[in-house]
Amino acid sequence: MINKQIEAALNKQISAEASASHLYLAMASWADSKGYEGVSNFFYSQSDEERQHMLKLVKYVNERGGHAIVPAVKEPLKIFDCLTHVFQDFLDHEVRVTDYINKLVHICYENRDYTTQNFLQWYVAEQIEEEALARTILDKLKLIGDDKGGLYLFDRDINQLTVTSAAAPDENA
Ligand code: OFO
Repeated sequence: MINKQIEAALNKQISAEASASHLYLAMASWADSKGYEGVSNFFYSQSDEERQHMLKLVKYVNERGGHAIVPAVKEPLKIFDCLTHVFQDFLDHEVRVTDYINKLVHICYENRDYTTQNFLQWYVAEQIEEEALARTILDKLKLIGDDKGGLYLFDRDINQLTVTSAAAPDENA
């Protein structure tokens, strides 16, 4: 049975994953409305991934005898001024989530809940990947700057990346 402090911390993380899913959906929708098909597909898929992260936590809390709470989600930003800012926000958000996960792991350690600590290792590894991905994309965008042709190719490449990873076996399941 999960202890109350850990149950509360996991519920907080459920809420963080729901907010991430919402924010990425807002980014996808903004990019879609601006004609960036690749970027919008990328964020639609990131949004789905975050929802899967949330679900995994919901199921885990309930399996361990706790009660996972479905959170209210604050309205995310609607307007983004450019792609570089979108990806900077994406990176900043992932860095924050990494920090939350590390704090959660620490709470488990303090409470000697090694089962949950072990469960969270999947999230630790996932965060390394997501931060690295966000940094790589952001570096590319900084090189491109305002060059319209460069942005066109960027959008095409990121679409390819999304299609290829969607075709790969799902490691999030
Ligand atoms: Fe990338 O945030 Fe979920 O864990």
